[in-house]
Amino acid sequence: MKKFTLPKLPYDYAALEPVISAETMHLHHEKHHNAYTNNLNAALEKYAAAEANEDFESMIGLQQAIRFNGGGYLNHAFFWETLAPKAEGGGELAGGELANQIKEQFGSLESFIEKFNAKAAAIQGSGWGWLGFCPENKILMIMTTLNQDTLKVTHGMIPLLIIDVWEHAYYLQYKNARPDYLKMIWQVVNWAKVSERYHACAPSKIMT
Ligand code: MN3
Repeated sequence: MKKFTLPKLPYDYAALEPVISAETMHLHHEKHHNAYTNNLNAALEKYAAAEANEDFESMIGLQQAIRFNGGGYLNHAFFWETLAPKAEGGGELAGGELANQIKEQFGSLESFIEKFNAKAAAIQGSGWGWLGFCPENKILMIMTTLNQDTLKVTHGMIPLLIIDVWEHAYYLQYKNARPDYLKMIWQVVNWAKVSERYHACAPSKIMT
């Protein structure tokens, strides 16, 4: 059976400083993300054993662990790829289809960020803020999910950008001030990667 392994960070642990400290990155990647990975593998192994034994009730019982740890595994991998050091273009959204679409729907990048941060700050407990592409309406949408739920499973959208608002993502530096962390995080958003994801599903591409 496939064993999931902890994906490597696409940059150094200290590369997102001062926005995200090396200490936070080490803990977040080597402890938190690693734990989701190990727990996912353990749950999948138990699930395979239960399936082999045709133990249907045990299979049902393992679904929450698979959802939680599997979501934690996927969301964090997607989060690391959503960020980039400032020196490598983090925080810069060049013109293009995504920039135009954000402007059209939200007025400006600043206004988009303001709306995103308000929604993400308001998540009760732990969760994630997302920019998603809605395949039905062909529009961008600011969404949230709780715990380790994924955008695709929860809302049926294509994820473009993800921000972790679990306390472990910011507490060492920003303490309880989630809005302060959210204000800073945009300095290290990898807009080139987000644009690439958008282009893969953008309306113009779909229609041609
Ligand atoms: Mn996290």
